[in-house]
Amino acid sequence: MRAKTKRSIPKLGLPTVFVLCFLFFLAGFFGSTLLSQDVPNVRPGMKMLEIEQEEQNGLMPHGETGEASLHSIPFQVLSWQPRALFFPNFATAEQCQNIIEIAKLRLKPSTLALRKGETAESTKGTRTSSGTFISAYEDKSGTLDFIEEKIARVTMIPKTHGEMCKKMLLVSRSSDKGWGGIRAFNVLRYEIGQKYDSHYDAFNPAEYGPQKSQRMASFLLYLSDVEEGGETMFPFENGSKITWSYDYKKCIGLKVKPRRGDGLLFYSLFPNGTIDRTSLHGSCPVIRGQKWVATKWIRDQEQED
Ligand SMILES: O=C(O)CCC(=O)C(=O)O
Repeated sequence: MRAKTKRSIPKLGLPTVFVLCFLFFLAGFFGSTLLSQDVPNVRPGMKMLEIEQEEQNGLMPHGETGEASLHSIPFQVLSWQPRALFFPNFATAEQCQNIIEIAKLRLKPSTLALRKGETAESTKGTRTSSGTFISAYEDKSGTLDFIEEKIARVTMIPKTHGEMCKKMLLVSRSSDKGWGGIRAFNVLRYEIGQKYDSHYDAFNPAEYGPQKSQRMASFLLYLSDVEEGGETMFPFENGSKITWSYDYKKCIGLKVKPRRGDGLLFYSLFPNGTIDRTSLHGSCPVIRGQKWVATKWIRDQEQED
């Protein structure tokens, strides 16, 4: 019988034990950190596949907030002074009618922002349309939400810059009912003879006092055709006719004829934030028919919802 040989276990010194403990601690710490990280909800293989498909279609891999497909929204540059773009068929006839149906139940005489020293009486006759404010929340058809998104995409200005109507009854949000401020379109109806004299959408602080934010651009969506008249006009187009003696009631300059579904975007501010004097605009009187238009004013600062 072979005698059992006793295998000696090597004795570890204190420093070795200490180093081993430290290594185990590090492995445990980094291992748990890696495992607890958020798992992306797209499988890496899938993401690679998407990117390959995009590249095959001539598309770029897009960022988190980008889009996976190309869109074509036709536009025409109407003018550089003011910067004005025209978007034919921006909305469908049905979408325009949806907006009119909501607006026509609650029209009121349109009002004006008053300059220092002006009163409702002294400005009477400047803006003779009827109008109302409608927010996307109120529109069950989803049309205004869709249009708001589309405007944000063509301007690349987030919809949170859309002007708020300060006092609206928030009826469509189940959680918060009551009066409050909410982003809204101003929907206008002009009947025969009604008009809006030339004005700026931006508020010159020298005339209106200090402004927290400024209207930088306006998007007009024409909801109806007009048989005659009712054009949106820019009397100082190209800067050539800017004079202090200009008659603000005259319907001259660049004129855009309303056509159901078409959009018009113009900028009231230069890139440096100052007011573009050629953005003066108004609505010529309607001569035959009726004009419906939805205006979205876009501010240079995010508006709080
Ligand atoms: O009705 C138009 O064509 C112009 C409307 C407008 O100037 C405005 O809403 O500020």
